[in-house]
Amino acid sequence: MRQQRLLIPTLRDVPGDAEAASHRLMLRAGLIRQLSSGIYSYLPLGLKALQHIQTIIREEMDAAGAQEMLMPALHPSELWKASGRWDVYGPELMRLEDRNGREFALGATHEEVVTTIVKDEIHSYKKLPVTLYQIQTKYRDERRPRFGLLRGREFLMKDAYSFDRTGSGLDDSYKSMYNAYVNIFTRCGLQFRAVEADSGAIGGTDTHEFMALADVGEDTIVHCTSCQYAANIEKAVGTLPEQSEHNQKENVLQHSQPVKVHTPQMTSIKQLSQFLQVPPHQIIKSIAIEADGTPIVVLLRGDYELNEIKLKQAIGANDVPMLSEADILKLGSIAGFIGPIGLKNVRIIADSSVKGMRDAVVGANELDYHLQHVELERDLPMMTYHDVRNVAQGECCSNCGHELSFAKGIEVGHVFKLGTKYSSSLGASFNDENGVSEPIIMGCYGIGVSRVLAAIIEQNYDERGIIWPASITPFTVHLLTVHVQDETQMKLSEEIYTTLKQAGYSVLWDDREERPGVKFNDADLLGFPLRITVGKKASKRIIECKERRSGSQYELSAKQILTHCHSFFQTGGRSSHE
Ligand code: 9G3
Repeated sequence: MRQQRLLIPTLRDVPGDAEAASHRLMLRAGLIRQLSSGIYSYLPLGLKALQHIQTIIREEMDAAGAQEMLMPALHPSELWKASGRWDVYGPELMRLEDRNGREFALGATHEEVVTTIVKDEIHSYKKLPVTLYQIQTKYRDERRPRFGLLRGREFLMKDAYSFDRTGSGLDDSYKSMYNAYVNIFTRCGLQFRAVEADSGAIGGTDTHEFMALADVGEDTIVHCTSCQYAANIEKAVGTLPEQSEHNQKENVLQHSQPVKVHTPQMTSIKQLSQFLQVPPHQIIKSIAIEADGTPIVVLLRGDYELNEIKLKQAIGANDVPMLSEADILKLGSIAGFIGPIGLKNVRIIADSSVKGMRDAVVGANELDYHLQHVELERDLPMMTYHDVRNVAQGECCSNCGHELSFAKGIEVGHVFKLGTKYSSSLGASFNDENGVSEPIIMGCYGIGVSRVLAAIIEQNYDERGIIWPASITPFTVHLLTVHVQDETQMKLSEEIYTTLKQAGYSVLWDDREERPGVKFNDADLLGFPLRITVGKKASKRIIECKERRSGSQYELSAKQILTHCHSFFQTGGRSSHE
């Protein structure tokens, strides 16, 4: 392609609200433009990269035996009412009416649609297992769209759905999708980890998320550098470091009973810790929540954070909002000074970090007062303990004992074992060998295709611009002519352009009437793997090469170019020029 004619509107500066590097770079390099909050157009370069990602996905999904199809984005509300999700999802599910006033949803996901198709079209065990997939636009009215394509309201997803007769069949489908994902993300050049995850509202049992490692990622993953353990912090478990030496010391002064202490306005752990001169891990925070209408007080060691997903699972609640200050008063306590001792007719549970604590500080259930020297075993002997905390730095792998590491990640894939959640609610069943009707067992598997594009850029850029992996770069070679008025330079450029294109390389030829500096800066910003510059040595048929990732620059004679590209790209676009 000749750059003069291409729509590649590069920018020097971007709007201040573009916080993520990939968002800034995709705007500056002319890959995308925002139409509305969380809604983007793909300009030619952005679409080329997006299509390369889709090609990799299709190749791996097809190789895994999945069949591509395409489902509508407009879903009649009846389907979502049949699965019960019309009312489960609030404003995030975009809804509209047609000219006859019938209600529709813009598809946020396609369990309802695909299960209905299978229900209508597959009845015999002979047609199972089957895995269907599509690459389709999804709509989710995110409360806070941000970071460009990383969290949009209209985005491209590859969603696959497997249909099996048995649980072990689902296990096989799940494994083959999992392996296909490993291949896909590897070929896309992503640094990623598969982590154990929480299945959330979608339900089901096993589920893994594929996390692209990036500081801008909204998810925190906990992983062990010595064994394979890796989990989303929502689900991650760790082993507490030995109870702090304080609790172990035999000679901890055993006070006969807790002692009330005046702690005016000391409502935060930090304030309290400084005021009483005790470390946070010796303070117990009491969190009052409302579990499906019932007040519960949760005890947690002061240096830990509550994990709401674990809490919901521990007490079997759907929602665990904080208790209002008024309701805390009704409990006979007061916000900021809640404590487990002396609280009547309210259920109290504790995180395992609290077990065995000695000489602890708790709220006194009285304004501006706390209790010191609490002995858990003595003062709260009936306590029930659960794991309801976020794993914290310093904890060790419950699998192998090695200290756990933490990293931020962008969720680019998510695979679920759904079971019969949708097949039973929507009536998708099959007749087995004996003609007995059984519900079909499902799995579902998503990849955020547009999010993958942004994640790849998050992992592949420097201060001058994008550094494309060769597998998905919009163009493999950037051919620059320094002076387009110079006959010799244009002739040699034309020759190189034709040779490379005939050999199958995608070449962007910068034939613009621009100063050399502009061309070099744009080439670094666009970031294609190999730049070939035709300049003043054209008369000697000498050109200059620059590798975008390694930065190495060297001269070649025109006749060496083709073999050089073969060796350079053969090695996946890494430098072969030592
Ligand atoms: C909705 C809205 C948002 C949603 C969903 C439904 C997330 C929803 C979970 C999934 C599960 C899997 C198939 C591909 C892989 C992921 N956000 N999820 O179901 F109506 Cl508004 O999408 N679906």
